[in-house]
Amino acid sequence: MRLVQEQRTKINDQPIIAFTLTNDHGMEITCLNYGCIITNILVPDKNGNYENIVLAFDDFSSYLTNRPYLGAVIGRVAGRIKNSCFELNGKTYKLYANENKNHLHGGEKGFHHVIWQAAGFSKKEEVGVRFSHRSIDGEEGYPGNVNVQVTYTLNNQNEFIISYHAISDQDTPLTLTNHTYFNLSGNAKRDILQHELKIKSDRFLPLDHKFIPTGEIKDVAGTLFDLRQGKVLKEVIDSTDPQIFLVGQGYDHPFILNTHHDEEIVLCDRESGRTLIVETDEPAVVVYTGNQLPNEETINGIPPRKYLGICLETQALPDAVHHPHFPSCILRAGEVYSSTTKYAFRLSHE
Ligand code: G6D
Repeated sequence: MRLVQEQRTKINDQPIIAFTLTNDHGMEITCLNYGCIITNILVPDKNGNYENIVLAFDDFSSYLTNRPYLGAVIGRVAGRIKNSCFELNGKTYKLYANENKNHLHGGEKGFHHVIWQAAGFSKKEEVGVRFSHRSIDGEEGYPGNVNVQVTYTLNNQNEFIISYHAISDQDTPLTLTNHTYFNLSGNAKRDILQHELKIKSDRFLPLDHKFIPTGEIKDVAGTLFDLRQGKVLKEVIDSTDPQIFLVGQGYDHPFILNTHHDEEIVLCDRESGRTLIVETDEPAVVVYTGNQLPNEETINGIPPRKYLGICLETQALPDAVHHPHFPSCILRAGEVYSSTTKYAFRLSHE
């Protein structure tokens, strides 16, 4: 196991550090203390070629805006909150409205724009980085001082584990995720349309025209959201389903997971032979097929384009603060928020 850290640049005199984690098989992960951003995950294809299977900007300065939230931790609340406000304990809170009238992914200065305290660690069978941040009362409009810790761990089973812990001195909404775009072809040499996605999910949330859940919880049976047997993404992208059309010809939807830590989410690319198995204790995964990847800053050496990557954002259901029938995303004062998502990289013949 190896851990290397190097200063990439500075922001207002604060060093921006890149941590590179390598296990004994050569799998490598690079992440930044800025936004806990993942810029590299190198895993082998069926011919033993180690290539990057995540999207990353070529120029660090692109992360200072990062409209696609490439590689970043998302918080305090992943997803959209309608009208950027919510009621809690009889009080109305107004959040920063960073997407028209709505609040998206923690606001203008969400966790993706924080310079996190970071400390690497290395043990015999695992190596990683522990990030921490104190989100102060009123940040982006949220109540309470929240101490957040995000830990990235790489082990010798080619598994990457993200664990989140938080504690607040006031009740506050909180649901964290990671917004990495995966592309198993390697170095983004192809788009994701030939990837196959399988999810153990019987129900999904239809969205309204602002991409916010309507509140309906819909059975996937007979729809393009039935991924229980797996679907090649091109079949989805080419469909005329109104929900697929609504979000720009793809997925941008929450899927409610039937089970946990049971290979509930599997993405594979036949041509490279790479398979990604995602397991989580979160109630849902928002699948986003990169329908709106901006085309200004280059990514992995090429101009970004639609469907260059897919996000698997394990999290609570979006806009849960406005839907009492959704699992709650409220972290009670003094309670510990704890969440883990594991990304296991395999080869299809394994
Ligand atoms: C778009 O609607 C999508 C979001 O789900 C995604 O997280 C963002 O782009 C990067 O707004």
